Amino acid sequence: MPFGQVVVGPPGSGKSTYCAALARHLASSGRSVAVVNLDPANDALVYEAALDVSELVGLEAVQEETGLGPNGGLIWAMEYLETNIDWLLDRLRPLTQAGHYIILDCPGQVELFQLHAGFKRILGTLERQLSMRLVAVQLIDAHLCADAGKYMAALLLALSTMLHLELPQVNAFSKYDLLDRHGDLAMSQEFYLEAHGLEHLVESMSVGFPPAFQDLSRGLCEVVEDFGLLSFLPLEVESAESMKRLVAVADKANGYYHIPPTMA
Ligand SMILES: Nc1nc2c(ncn2[C@@H]2O[C@H](COP(=O)(O)OP(=O)(O)OP(=O)(O)O)[C@@H](O)[C@H]2O)c(=O)[nH]1
Ligand SMILES: [Mg+2]
Repeated sequence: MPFGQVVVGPPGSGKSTYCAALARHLASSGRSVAVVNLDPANDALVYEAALDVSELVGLEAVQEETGLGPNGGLIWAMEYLETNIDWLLDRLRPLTQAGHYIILDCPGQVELFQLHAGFKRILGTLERQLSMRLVAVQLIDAHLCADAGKYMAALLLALSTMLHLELPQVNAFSKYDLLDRHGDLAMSQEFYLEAHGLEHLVESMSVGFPPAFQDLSRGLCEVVEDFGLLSFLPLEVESAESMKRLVAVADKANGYYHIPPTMA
């Protein structure tokens, strides 16, 4: 049974860098991997792609032909990929049959993994047609922890991705090594990683707003706490320890197992 990660997150959150680091990390522990670029705007790949969607559809050409901007063009490209899903299936199948662990590097447009039904259907087709067991790895830049309002936005982003994609999901604060650059945090690092006791943020989230906003902030905190499944791992791609921890959690989330060829 083929396993893999769908790497999602806002623009610049570190997805492609993580995919490259993950491929190196897994290869060094003996797991054979295939990185798939699903981002039609990714023209300077930082890893060796086993499969590159821009061979089917590239963002620049789409924009030229349709007159759309980068966001509209990306949505168009994803819809084109869905229409031509056999192109993807035909190229992915041999990679899964060869036993590779599949890493899908996705575009950064958040509407794709929060609203867009087509992207979700593409992932569903991979699960059904190739029996893939996928886990979504959502990366969010750690610097959002330095501001209560931005931190709440990060929580809501992670939550809505979980609800939309309906995949097992691991959330990580990326570029954690750069967190100190953003000054002292108001709460402990564990607080931000565990996302518990959020009522402590209500006051700082509401500074400068009319009192009614305090109720809104409290309500948002309750929504996240009531959901109860949200927590984050700290991610530094250069730290083997950090990568190992994320891989262990992701493997647990999609039930990864490997049968050595001698026992198969
Ligand atoms: N210090 C540090 N920098 C990182 C880390 N991960 C990514 N970066 C940097 O963050 C920047 C953006 O990384 P990308 O991997 O291009 O981000 P992305 O999410 O793929 O970006 P888009 O595809 O444009 O959405 C690059 O300069 C990376 O070197 C990290 O763990 N630590
Ligand atoms: Mg990228």
